Amino acid sequence: MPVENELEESGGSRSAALFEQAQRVIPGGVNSPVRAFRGVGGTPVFIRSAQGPYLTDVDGKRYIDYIGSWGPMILGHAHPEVLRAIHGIIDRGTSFGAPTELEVEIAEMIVALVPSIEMVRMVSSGTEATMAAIRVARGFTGRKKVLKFVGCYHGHGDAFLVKAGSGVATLGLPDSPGVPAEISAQTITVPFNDVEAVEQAFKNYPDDIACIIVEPVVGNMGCVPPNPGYLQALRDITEKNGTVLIFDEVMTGFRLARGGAQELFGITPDMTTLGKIMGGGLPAAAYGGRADIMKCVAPAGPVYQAGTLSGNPVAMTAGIVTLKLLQQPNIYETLDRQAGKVADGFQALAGKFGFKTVSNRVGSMFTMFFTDEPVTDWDSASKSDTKAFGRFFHAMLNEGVYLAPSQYEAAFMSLAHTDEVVDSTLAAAERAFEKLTNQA
Ligand code: HOZ
Repeated sequence: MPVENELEESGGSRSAALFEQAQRVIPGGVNSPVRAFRGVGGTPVFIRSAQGPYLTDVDGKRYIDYIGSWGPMILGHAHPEVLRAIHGIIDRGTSFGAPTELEVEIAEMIVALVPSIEMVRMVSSGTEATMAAIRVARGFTGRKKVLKFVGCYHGHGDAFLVKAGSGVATLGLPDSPGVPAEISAQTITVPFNDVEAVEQAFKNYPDDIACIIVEPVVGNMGCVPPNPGYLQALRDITEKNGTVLIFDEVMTGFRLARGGAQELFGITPDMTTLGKIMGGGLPAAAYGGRADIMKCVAPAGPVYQAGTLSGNPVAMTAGIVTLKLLQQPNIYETLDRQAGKVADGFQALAGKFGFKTVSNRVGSMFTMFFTDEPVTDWDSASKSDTKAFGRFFHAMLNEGVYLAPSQYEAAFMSLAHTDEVVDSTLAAAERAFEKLTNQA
């Protein structure tokens, strides 16, 4: 049915009409679960366009965006230099299924920027990168088990849908039907930030753990930083046990520093997965690491992984320009300062209006949890008052600020969020908290 015919039935909003229409042909009306607003109630806004720090929905309402397409848009939306480069390349063709110069250029950039990466393979999504990384780790070690952390999310590969964060946590699905128990049984889960639990797992499964995969700063239970010394402890334990340490830097890569969380914390994993920023808003991701491990990947070695659109020239171009622009001075200082203003501002306003909240932030990633105890792992994150978060989310949306529609996601700052945009965000938050207080 044409959208126009549905406008009246759905209260006159074009977004609501599109959502009705979408639910008939797309499961849940969305192509990725968190977008459906189940974590906050209500129905999603459908976006027509984006520019700088702003999104505009199909009803013409403009929002200050703190999702940034879930991380990639660190330069802001529709950055003119990224668009110019895309326009420049696209006339040469959109996919060749054959090697290009661009793939070599971006691979060399990644190897130069990310401390642990000596060789890198391009794929098209973060999920592909993590699935491939654990396969390579298993092939390299000849072991079966994967250790992940409760509340961490590494995409939707079978091995990872065990006590996962992000949409899985938002929807309250502890595990996923469709993943055979035999596969889940190969995934060990322990709480994040708990060194003893990791040591115990190695006692329980000596010589059987192929890899530890970790978000070095978790984004998928909301933003949860590692305790001091925690990443080093993971490095020491994995080294001692001949286990591959994989940093899933799909979110943190090129965001927390040019070389990601591994540069920020000075820890060198064996393998790293990347995505989001490195595609400049187009579908590109990668996995890489020590040359001896990466040489296991076909055709250099026997571990198979392939992809029709891997190294896509348009995506590589957007990624190359984005990574080049991130080499300018003061980028990470600016992101840190602006994110600090918003995160601290939210926390101060929550306190002023009597809300109990905890703000976690690392650089340009942050989350305000509606709880009064420190959030250090999934157990503490899950004690948040998600109903209160949902009310705050909608009050902010109403005020023209678009936060992630779940307590268990991080907010992302971009370079397009100027002082003026940050001030408008805080003014909106003040009005939102005031309204919530008056309603209570
Ligand atoms: N799992 C993603 C956030 N952690 C959501 C991706 C999306 O909905 O686009």
